[in-house]
Amino acid sequence: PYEFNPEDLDYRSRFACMRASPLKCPNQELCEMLDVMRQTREVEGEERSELSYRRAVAVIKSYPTKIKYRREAEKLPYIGTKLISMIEEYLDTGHISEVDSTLASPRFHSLTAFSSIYGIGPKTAQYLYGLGLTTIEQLETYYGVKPSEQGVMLDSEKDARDVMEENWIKVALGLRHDLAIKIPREGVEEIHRVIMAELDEVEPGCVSTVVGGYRRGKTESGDVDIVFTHPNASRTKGLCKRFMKRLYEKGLVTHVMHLSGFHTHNALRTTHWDSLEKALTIFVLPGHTTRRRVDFIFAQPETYWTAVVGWTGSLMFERDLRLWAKQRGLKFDSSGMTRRRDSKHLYPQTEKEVFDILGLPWIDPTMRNA
Ligand code: DGT
Ligand code: MG
Repeated sequence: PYEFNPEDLDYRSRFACMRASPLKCPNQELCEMLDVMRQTREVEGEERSELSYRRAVAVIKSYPTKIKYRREAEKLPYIGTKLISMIEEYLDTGHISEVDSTLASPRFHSLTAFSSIYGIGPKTAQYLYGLGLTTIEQLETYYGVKPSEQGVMLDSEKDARDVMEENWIKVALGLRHDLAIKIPREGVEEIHRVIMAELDEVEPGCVSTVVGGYRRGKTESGDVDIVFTHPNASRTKGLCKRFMKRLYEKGLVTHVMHLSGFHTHNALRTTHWDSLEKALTIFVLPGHTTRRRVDFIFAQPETYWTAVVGWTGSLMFERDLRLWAKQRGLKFDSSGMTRRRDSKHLYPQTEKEVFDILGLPWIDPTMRNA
């Protein structure tokens, strides 16, 4: 039930935000194979190469029919000679030898396993592998983790950073069994309901949208991402922190990994994508035992819809949205949209208006899986 005009979109566009990208596509198997290549570049920390594969996979994801011939792929953007030969091998044999050898590589498996722990990036993963560690169990011994390890509530940026760097890996290892369990859609909805009921007691009248993969139609999610605001801007002031305190006291939030927006200097930190108030937490429903990752994002009412668009994803969609905006003399990020020429802030009143201002055709969230 959405005004989706496929005529306006173009699967040959260089911008993911101009293409319709379904969750499952006609070339799904090929995409999954090529994504192994992207993943190995990711865990090796080869960012440029990773991005090339990410772009290529995203382009193929938008292709409307099953690819049968090499020349079809040749017409697509971001598909260079290396990719063409991989696609050709796939069309001929159903396999890609470089993908097979990656999947057979012990190093790839160890680095992938290490990187699945929140807080472990490519550098740390490679360092640990270099020490001779190969399994998560060995990491637990190395970090001295007991399964029930609990973290601490953090309320200052300094503390948050310390935990990210020194203790967070330990916390994440302790929770790894829970965090590996995907959350079905009903689970996401239940968490959302409980959170809204709690928020209503702290600050009545808030509104929210569940964003991330859930909004893009994924049947199960790795975490829950929610954007909040209050129609009255003054009510949003300090709300994130007040709400976290409440959830922590009630035992619904057990860890807050990363709080930002509480101090003005945070806006300058380049590691943040934006300057919204947000809390990345470990959350547990009353009466449940499985701990979940829940991200809370608090926006001002004027920037609510840019935050919703900015947090719906996918990553590739978001990246190209920013590039697209830049080309049109605009600056887009989840914390707002501005005109570059005079830094004028733009405040879209609906999600559709975000697209209108950017000069983009409307794309339903379920078609943003680039
Ligand atoms: P999941 O949770 O693994 O099932 O999949 P997603 O797509 O929900 O991924 P997630 O939860 O990591 O991120 C949700 C979306 O929000 C993602 O598509 C890109 C965006 N995003 C992630 N981190 C940040 C951030 O720090 N700032 C902003 N503005 N957006 C972010
Ligand atoms: Mg998510």
